[in-house]
Amino acid sequence: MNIQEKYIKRCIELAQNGLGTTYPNPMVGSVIVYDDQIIGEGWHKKAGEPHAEVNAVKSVKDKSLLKKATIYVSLEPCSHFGKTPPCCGLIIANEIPNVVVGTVDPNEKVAGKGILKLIEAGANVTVGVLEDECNELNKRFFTFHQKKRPYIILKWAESQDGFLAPEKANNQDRKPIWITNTYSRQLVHKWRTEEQAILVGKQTVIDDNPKLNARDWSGNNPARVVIDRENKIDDNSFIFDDTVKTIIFSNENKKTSTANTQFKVIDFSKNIIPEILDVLYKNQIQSIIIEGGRQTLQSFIDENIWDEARIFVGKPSFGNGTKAPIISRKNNTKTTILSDELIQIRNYD
Ligand code: AOF
Ligand code: ZN
Repeated sequence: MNIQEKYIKRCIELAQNGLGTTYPNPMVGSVIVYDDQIIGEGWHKKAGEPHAEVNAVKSVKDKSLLKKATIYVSLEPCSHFGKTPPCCGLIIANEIPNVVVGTVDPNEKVAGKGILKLIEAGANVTVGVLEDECNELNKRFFTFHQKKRPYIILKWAESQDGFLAPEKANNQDRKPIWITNTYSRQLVHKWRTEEQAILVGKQTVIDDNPKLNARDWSGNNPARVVIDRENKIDDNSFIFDDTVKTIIFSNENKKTSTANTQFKVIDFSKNIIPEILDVLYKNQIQSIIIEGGRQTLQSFIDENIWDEARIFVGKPSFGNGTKAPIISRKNNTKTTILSDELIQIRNYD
């Protein structure tokens, strides 16, 4: 690890303090270094509040050192007036001569303009230090701005022998059969607080009547997104309780929208995935977790429109039943074992 990597690593660490509170902004960290000593640090805490660089500059006691210092930032300093003034203006005004940037800001309002302004002002700028790590830190924000769609997480639990559920005949009274341990079940609620929306198909709602909220972990409830082509879902289902923003996609407008529940008609004769994602993008939804069922999950896999899969493989075996989705290994994927029953697959296509 060289000196620049060492300080960008610290920026990433600082940025992570903003986990869960910066949306729709990215997590960003910044350190200011003089003579191989950290003289200031900061991170972006909340949208509308100061950016990382502002907090870092503010924390420097002897401001005269800024003229000889290097400022490290995990994301390109911004160049625009948003909710706050541009950070490259702050760096220029304080005459900080050296700037080291982890990665370029994908937001069209910035996208290289911050770096250009700094260079034009005579700063010595280095770009792309620990770039992959800095991109991964804000994977949702990057996917949203670059691909113009939310970051997509697929989640399911399968039995030891690859089934989502046992055959109905073996499970007449439809009692839920838990595949995962109780901690994993609770973890899923934490994941729900980390994404802006949760998406399921109609069969999951009909079979399980889920609440799709994060009741076992404190935090924000995601918006609910449901695909129900022919309006088959019962009006008394929990998803219609109007307690959180809910979007239902169908082919015919049979129901009236209420305060939080919106019905959206889309064309089911075409591939619906791009249209759904476009609606979510326009609703500023930067990430979704897809929790079933099989057909819905498999359709995103077959289109190769997904970014991450989190798969629980539990202890029970079912022998037969609904087969779990299948991810083709020919994709550009990386698999990580996260625990004795959790696998994560990242899709870099
Ligand atoms: C930075 N440092 O710490 C962050 C940046 O509305 P604003 O003024 O808060 O601007 C938000 C945009 O600024 C956001 O979409 C992203 O492009 C950039 N975020 N930039 O220089 C920071 N959080
Ligand atoms: Zn900024």
